[in-house]
Amino acid sequence: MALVCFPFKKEHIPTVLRNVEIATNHPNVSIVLLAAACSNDCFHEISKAIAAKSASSDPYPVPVRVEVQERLGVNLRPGKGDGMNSALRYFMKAHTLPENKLTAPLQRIHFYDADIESFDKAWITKAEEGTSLGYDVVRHYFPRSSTDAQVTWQVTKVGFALLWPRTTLPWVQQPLGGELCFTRRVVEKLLSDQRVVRQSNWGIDTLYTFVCAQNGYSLLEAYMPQGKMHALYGGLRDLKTMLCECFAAVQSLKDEHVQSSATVHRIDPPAAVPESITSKIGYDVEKSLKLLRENWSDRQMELLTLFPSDIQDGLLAASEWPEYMFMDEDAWIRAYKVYLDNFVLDDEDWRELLFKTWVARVLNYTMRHVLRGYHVAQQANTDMVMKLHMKRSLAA
Ligand code: GDX
Repeated sequence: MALVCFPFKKEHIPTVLRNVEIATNHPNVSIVLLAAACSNDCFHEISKAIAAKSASSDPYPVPVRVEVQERLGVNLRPGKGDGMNSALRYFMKAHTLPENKLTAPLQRIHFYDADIESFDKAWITKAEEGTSLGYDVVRHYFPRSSTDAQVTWQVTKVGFALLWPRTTLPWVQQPLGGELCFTRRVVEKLLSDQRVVRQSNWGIDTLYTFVCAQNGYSLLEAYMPQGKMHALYGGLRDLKTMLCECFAAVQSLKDEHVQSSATVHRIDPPAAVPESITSKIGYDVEKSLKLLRENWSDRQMELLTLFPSDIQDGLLAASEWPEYMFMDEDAWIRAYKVYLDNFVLDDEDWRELLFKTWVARVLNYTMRHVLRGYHVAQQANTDMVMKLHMKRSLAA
């Protein structure tokens, strides 16, 4: 008895409908929920198509609901967090709604980004198998281009290794992944936690990962060899909001304690990565070089004085000429600590400064590691996090 949720904002409609069709035909799925950001054109088009199919001579085998997300957060931007948390609330009460004709409470909720072109029934099956084995949470992970996932690596994994080195958190493969499955007891706990309910923006993935680890829920990471083919970013600037919100989510948790007990955490072994992924470049390097010089203000220059002098000098130089070799792993971790102490999410100067520091870091990583090949780059990411985890674990 599972619910599959696709959160969506503005997506390619045939892809969304194709994914709905796949989910409704899975034998373990009792209901599909499309959690819309707002009642925009995409919402209306999708609602119309679902209603037409449901009323046709060949309807979906299970109910499909399209619901606009509730406003659950208070202070943070309404975003994917409100969408996913609204879906958790719907999941808890779905069996009480007569139109759903469900005979018992649902036991599992799955989330999949609505724009996944490589979605098929195996995504659902693997998560269902994991929960049948007794795991509380199943997260999907998959190979990604070496220039993709730079919020995950530089922000979330570094933050987890820095702040909670002796826990399972630094070992989670894709802590920001939007493809995952929770059992009912996990959903109850998440909804009872105000830190989760308030996290209405991109920080929701961080909160889900963190709260599950803090509560010691067992975790299976299921490997999807085909990867996640989905709509791609333009330049790094498209990621600024996600970067700032994911960083602020880690920052909001920095004083929290996580038991270093042995949480059950199994990671499916990965397979050979297809060439389509190893050869892909995830962002426009030339466009990104220009970002380092953009949107400087006097106040950002003042804020720079909070940073160690080599970082100050590097960023000052970068405001005139695209310099980034100063932002190696060690400099990034030192800068990260300054941001942890000082960053303010709704202050545009702090956001822009964090963004430019991260752009310098991503360029440094690209030029020093990605140029040497896919596997060298992946190893460099892993080494950065594991060295930090080891250093902090020994110091703890
Ligand atoms: N309901 C709702 N409300 N859905 C949203 C909203 C919102 O405000 N914003 C985006 N979505 C949907 C969107 O339509 C898509 O289906 C999904 O959420 C993901 O959004 P997308 O813009 O495709 O995110 P992106 O850049 O692919 O990032 C995703 O993958 C990241 C990752 O795996 O690293 C997203 O799930 C991130 O949360 C995740 O960290």
